[in-house]
Amino acid sequence: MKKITFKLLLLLFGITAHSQTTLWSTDCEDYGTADYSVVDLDGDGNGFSPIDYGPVGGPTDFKFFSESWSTTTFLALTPDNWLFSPEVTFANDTESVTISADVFAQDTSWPAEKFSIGLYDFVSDTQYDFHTEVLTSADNQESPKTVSITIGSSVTDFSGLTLRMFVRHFDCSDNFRFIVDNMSVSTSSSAGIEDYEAKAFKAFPNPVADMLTIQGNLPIDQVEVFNQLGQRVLTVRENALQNNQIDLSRLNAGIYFVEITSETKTETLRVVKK
Ligand SMILES: [Ca+2]
Ligand SMILES: [Ca+2]
Repeated sequence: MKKITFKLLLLLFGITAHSQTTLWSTDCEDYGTADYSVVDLDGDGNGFSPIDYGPVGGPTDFKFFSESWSTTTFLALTPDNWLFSPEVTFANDTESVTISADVFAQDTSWPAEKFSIGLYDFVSDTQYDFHTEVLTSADNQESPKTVSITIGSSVTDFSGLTLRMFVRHFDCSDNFRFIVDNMSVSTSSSAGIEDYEAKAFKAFPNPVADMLTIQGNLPIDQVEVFNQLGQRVLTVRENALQNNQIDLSRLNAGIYFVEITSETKTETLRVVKK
């Protein structure tokens, strides 16, 4: 029978299931008070504006619209209109960022509205385009399209940055209205339980090639090493533990969990074997 302690399970859970945080989300009812920013880059005087799509006499349902055909002049427009969210600051341990928005084309006979969603860094004036698309008649008011894009930190690391989500309506003309609602920015971080717990023991070097040294203030009764499947691959008892070192040279490369048992405490450390 494999010995998998509750703590080990917690540790495994902690490194495989990352915490999800919604940094910002809106149903656009806050259009008048939140720190949105709109830019009419093409300079024609038409940009993103709020509009109420709620039922007559019923609750409001504000969304933002941008036109590629003017309802005031009845002429085709060539929009390059930007809608920016309030600022969102990403934690230092951000592993991935997900941005999401519901979009649709107002006129299913003229649906080819082109848009991008992404993040914008106003400090370095850097634009991160996550997704660009041209809408079709399937993306209509009755069935808005939810666009949800996740970028991992291995592609672009947003840790520690303060950015704004943007929606851009551009490179299209003579349709009608592009509509956006229900935007959000969320993140996944790597903070597992191991980060929140004061450790009685340290293990080094990590990554380790052969001899792993365990340092701590408590006398060690036993050290057990488990692989990622929770299988015990090594047990070293107190009398076999010399200079608080264990020999991992025979283990395959990979991630291991070193469970250290002392009289008053059992602690698990994550160690990478080279
Ligand atoms: Ca809304
Ligand atoms: Ca414009």
